Amino acid sequence: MAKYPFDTIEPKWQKYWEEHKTFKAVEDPAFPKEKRQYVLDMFPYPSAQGLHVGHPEGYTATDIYCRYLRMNGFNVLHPMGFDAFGLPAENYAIKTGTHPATTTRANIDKFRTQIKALGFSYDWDREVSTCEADYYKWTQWIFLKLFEKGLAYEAETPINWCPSCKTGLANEEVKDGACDRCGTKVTRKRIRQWILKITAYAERLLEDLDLLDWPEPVKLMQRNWIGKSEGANVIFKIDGHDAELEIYTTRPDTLFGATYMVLAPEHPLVPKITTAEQKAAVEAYLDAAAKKSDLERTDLAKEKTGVFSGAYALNPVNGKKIPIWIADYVLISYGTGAIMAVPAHDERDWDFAKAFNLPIIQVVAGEPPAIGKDYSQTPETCTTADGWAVNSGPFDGTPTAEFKQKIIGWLEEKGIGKRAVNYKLRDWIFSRQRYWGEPIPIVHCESCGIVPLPEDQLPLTLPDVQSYAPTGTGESPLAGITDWVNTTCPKCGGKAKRETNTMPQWAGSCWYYLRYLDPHNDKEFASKKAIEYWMPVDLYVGGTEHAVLHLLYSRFWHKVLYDLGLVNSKEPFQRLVNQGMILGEDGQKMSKSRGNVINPDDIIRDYGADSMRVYEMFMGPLEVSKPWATAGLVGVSRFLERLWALGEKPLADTPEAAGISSDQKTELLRILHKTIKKVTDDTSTLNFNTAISAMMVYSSELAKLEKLPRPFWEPLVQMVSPYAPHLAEELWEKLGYKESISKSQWPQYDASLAADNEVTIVVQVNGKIRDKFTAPIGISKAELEKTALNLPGIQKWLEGLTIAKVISVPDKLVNIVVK
Ligand code: ANZ
Ligand code: ZN
Repeated sequence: MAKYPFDTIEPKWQKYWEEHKTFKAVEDPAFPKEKRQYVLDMFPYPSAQGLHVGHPEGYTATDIYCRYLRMNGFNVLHPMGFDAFGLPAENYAIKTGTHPATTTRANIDKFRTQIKALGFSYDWDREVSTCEADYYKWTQWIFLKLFEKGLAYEAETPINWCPSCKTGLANEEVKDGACDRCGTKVTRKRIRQWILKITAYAERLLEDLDLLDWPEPVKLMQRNWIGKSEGANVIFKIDGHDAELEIYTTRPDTLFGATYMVLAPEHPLVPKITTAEQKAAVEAYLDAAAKKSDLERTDLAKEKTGVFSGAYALNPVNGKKIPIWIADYVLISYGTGAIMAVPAHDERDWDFAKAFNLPIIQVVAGEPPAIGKDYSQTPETCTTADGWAVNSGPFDGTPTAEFKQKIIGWLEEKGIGKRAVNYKLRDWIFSRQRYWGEPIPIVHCESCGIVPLPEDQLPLTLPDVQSYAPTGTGESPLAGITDWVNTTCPKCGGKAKRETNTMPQWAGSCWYYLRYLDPHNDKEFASKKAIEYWMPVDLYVGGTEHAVLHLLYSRFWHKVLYDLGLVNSKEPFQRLVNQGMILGEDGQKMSKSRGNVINPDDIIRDYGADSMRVYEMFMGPLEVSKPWATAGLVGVSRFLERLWALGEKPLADTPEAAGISSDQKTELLRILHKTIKKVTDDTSTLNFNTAISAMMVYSSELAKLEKLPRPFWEPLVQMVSPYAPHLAEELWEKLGYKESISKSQWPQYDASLAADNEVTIVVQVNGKIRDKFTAPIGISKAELEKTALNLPGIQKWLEGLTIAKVISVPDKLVNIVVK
């Protein structure tokens, strides 16, 4: 048998597809809306390491699906590009002086070559790269739209700061208190920032999750990240001051149990109400708190710290005087930055009250309070569960939920409180003090203040710099390029300075799926026609690591564009599928330090791209994580060799000409149609591993034949083609076809032939399953019962007993009742 020559076949067909533009997507109006599919991969960051085995997994899945769709009469848009701004190229520039653009373009070339070597059916004419000026011109343009809508603003705020990357970070980029990129502990730094008002979209980002066909865990992560909380704002008077203190609580039903108040250290009332005696202690405390991150401050495990302000508030429900404390477990950035503390029913307050010896009053009981029962003792533990009110004056006995509504009504009536909703979601810190990102198209004018660049000055291109190293002062390396920084005001023509911060890496990926629609358009980011034709994305495949970053940010931008009438769908990505992780042979995450990294280039060289593709899909269900197994790869490559060998067999036009008996033909037809049905169903639902198994089984049937009848062979080659496209093209050509197999029509099955003609019948004795047998569908009741009663596995259960009756369900079960 001649060796399966993947090393010549694969480049041959890649060249063919490229030259013939086989996979070019055209907005052909002949395809109705339901026959158009936009299938998107998460585009890669072109790292210096090149492609890893995780990339081809998702890319192969979408590629198979796209090829399948095309053969089923769909017009498919399937593009690829590069998420090309980012820190690694900049860090490399700092080390070596090589311009990040040079490094990035070289990496992109490498990635493109590697991706092409896998034979994916992308329309390469639509490739985009976020770091090229003709792309980021539109990222800047969208920024200007956000600015016009009041959704981009400048503020000086304390932000997460990575001392190693020397840049500010968004909340989403901080994991367990450390920089998501380098692992350094994040600190706080107050700097001037550009911020995007994603919070204005919190409710819609939450609600519209219901419209999406996404994995539930990703939706849940987004819901938790948005963190909607419902309760009330309540106003407390401050004793002896003409000032009010407004707090936010989710438990207004516990008002009678508030034994002290807490202000965040940054709360504006702090300096106003602090008494002379407490001033020194308070100031020392504020200094210490300023150095901590939010995470450190709210860590439940940390010991609670705080200081008394010397002032008192008056509880609006009973007029009681309660002390006002300052403590850093209350954050200025949430709610009103102040709370009423109810230690009996809030863990944080409980710990604090214990630490500072503050009173604790129970106001919720686990049972409806009996008349005369005493709840005046200090409780032994903190209980956060709902229950019935106690020690709450006229409200005693009211269940928590009802009490909340009643008290909010009462507060609203008196004008000292109102229903309130809060979100955990914070505005998006959008500027980075780094070089390798999109310049923010803003100038600062001495007389006009902040002035956006007019559209006709876009793109505002990145200037060349001498040194890429961040200054660490909170200013970007761009600040040193005086000829670039100094400019004139577009409004008044006076002296102005350019904004020197750049956008975060997420900016370019917020809208790349729109640029693919019309990548060469220099008038608009994409034409209305193209958007109308393809959007929204029908299927988006990528890893789970983007659950709250990219996938939240791009939903936000998309909604802004939707409100501007620039896109036609509320959501960008209708269906999302997360691929599982490919682990090392040892079941561990692949990493250089573990030495368990599989390099796709080696696999392609030794086994071919088709083996790599089919193997990754055969490893298991797409969504689950699975370990690499070289033995499995070898098995898959044998399967492809067997297909190659089938292609070398003599062909016959009909089963008769192949010398196949009519019984054998009937049997083969049945297997063929079952296989087509299975592969069709499984490919269309992304269950690729089971589709591959079915093709393997069918191919071994064909291997038994001397001569291959075309009607049994050609459909297999077609079914294989989305999976192992190079091999299939070659076999198709050998079959005499002149056009790419991707232009052929997917094989159809005859439902009656594909239907199972045998069923498994379960046999029970007194309702317990004791045996099984297979029978032809539609077997008569009498036959069914006779077979069941004669099974050796059943007879032993009947020994010495009398059969009372036999109940049978056709094509399913026989139950023998014995006494
Ligand atoms: C009194 C109370 C009693 C509370 C009780 C809870 C239980 P979520 O669900 O996270 O929204 N809180 C309000 N603002 C805060 C801030 N800026 N920093 C820290 N904590 C703050 O939680 C809202 C609850 O967290 C609020 O309800 C408040 O404590 C606290 F039995 O008020 B509660
Ligand atoms: Zn001006």
